[in-house]
Amino acid sequence: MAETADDIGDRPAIGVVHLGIGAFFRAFGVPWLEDVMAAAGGDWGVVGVSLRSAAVRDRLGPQDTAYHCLQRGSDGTELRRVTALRRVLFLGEERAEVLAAMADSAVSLVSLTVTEKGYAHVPGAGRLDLNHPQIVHDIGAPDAPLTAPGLIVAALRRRRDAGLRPFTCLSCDNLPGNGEVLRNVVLGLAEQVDPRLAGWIAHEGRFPATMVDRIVPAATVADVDEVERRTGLRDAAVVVHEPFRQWVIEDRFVDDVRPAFEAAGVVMTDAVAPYELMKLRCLNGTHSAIAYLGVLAGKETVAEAVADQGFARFVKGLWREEIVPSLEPPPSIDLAEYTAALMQRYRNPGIAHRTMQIAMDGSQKLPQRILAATEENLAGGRPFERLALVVAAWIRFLGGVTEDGAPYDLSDPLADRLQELARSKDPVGAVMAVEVVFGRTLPNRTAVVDTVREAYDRLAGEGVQAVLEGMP
Ligand code: CS2
Repeated sequence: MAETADDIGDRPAIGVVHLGIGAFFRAFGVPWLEDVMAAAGGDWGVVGVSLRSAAVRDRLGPQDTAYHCLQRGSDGTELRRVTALRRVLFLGEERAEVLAAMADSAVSLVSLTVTEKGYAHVPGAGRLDLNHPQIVHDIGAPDAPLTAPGLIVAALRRRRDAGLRPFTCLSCDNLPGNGEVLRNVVLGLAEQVDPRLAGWIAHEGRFPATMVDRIVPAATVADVDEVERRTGLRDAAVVVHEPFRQWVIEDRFVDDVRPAFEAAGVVMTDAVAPYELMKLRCLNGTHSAIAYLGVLAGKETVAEAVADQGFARFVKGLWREEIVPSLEPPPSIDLAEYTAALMQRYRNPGIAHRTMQIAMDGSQKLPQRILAATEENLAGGRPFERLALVVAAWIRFLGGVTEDGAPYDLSDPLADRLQELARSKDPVGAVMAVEVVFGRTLPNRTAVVDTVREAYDRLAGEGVQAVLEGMP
C-alpha cells in the first residue's frame, strides 16, 4: 500500500507487546483493542513480534503496519482497516528492539498467541519441558532468548532491575488454564536463570486465563485481490475472519492496569475455566475430529466436510452424547444452542478453513480437545466411542496418506517419531504409549485402548465414510 502515516490518521500510542503476531491476533485482538479504545479511550497500540519468520514484518513494513480485515458472513463481506498495530518486529533479527519494547515503561501488557507448542511445556502436564532444545538454549543464554517464556523472563528481569512494575502476561492460546501454563513455564525458566527473579515474578506478576474464539482461515490471493478491487490498495497482509468473536478474560492484572475491555463486549470474570472447556471441547475438539477424518476422506475444508451428512451427523452426535455431558455450562449459556450455532459457523460458505491447517500439531492439541473428555467419560460411566474414533482417525492420519493414497507431510513437533510409530505393527498401542500426549493413565485403560483399536481397524477396513454412516 503506497501511502504515508499521514493518510492513516491518529494512531494510539503503544501499550501492548504481542508475541506471535500471526493472522489470528490481527483478525481478533488488534481490532478488538481498537474497539475498546474507540469506546473507552486509552493507549493500547500494539507492537507485534514474530518469533519464527520475517514474513509478517516484511509484508506490513512497507504499508506502515496498517492492514485490512475481510469479515465473511453468510450475508456478505465487510471490510475494515486496522491501524492499532504500530510496529512489527522479527525476533530473529531484532531481539534488542523486542526486549526494549517489552521493558518500556509505557507497556503494561504482553499478550501471546504462540500456538500450543510455543509454551515449550509437556502437553499433558502443563509444566516447562526442561529438555526442550530451545529452552536448553534459553537457560544457557538468558539474554538472547529464542522462546516466548525466555523473552518474558529476560524482559521482566530488565524491568525489575530498572525498578519498574512487571507487565501482565496474557496468554490467548487454546490451552486449558492457559494463564497457569504460562505462569508455570515462565517461573520454571526463571528458577533456572535467577531464582530471586522467580520469586519476584511469582509475587508481583499476573497471568490471567483467557478464552479466545474466532475462526480465521489462511487468506488467499483471491482475498488480496478483493481488497484491491474495493480499496485500490494492494494490501499484502489481509486477514479473513468470520463475524463471530468471543473473548473471556480473568480479571487479574498487575495493579489493575488494563484496557477497558468490557466497554467493547469482552467478558471479564473470575471464572474462565467453564468457558475455556466449553470452547476447547465443543469447537476445537470437533474441529480436530473434522480435520483428521476429513483429511483421510479427502475433504479439503470444514464447510465441505459438514456439508456431508455422515460428517454432520457424527459431529452432532459427538457434541450431544460425549462432549456436552462432560461439561459444566458457563453462566447463561445453553450448550445445545451453543453447539447449534457452531454448526452454522462451520457451514459459513465464505470461510474456507482447510482441514490440513487444523490437523497440524495434533500431539499438542489432542490432550485438551479429545483426551480429557475421554478420560472423564470413562470415569463417569459415559460413552466415549466417538471420541475414540477421533483418536483412531488421528493415528491413521499420522500414516501420512489419504484413503485415496495421496501422500502429505506431517506438521507436528513430534512428527518423525509419531509417523514411525503409526507405521509400526501395532499403531494404536505404539502411538498411545507416547506419554507426553496420552499421559500415564489412559494407555492403561484397556476399555479405551481396545475401543480405539477397534475404531482404527474399522477405519482401515471400511473407510471414513462407511464408518461414519454406520455410527448410531
Ligand atoms: C483450530 C483453531 O487450527 C485449529 O486448531 O481449531 O484455530 C480454531 O479455529 C480457533 O480456536 C477458533 O477460535
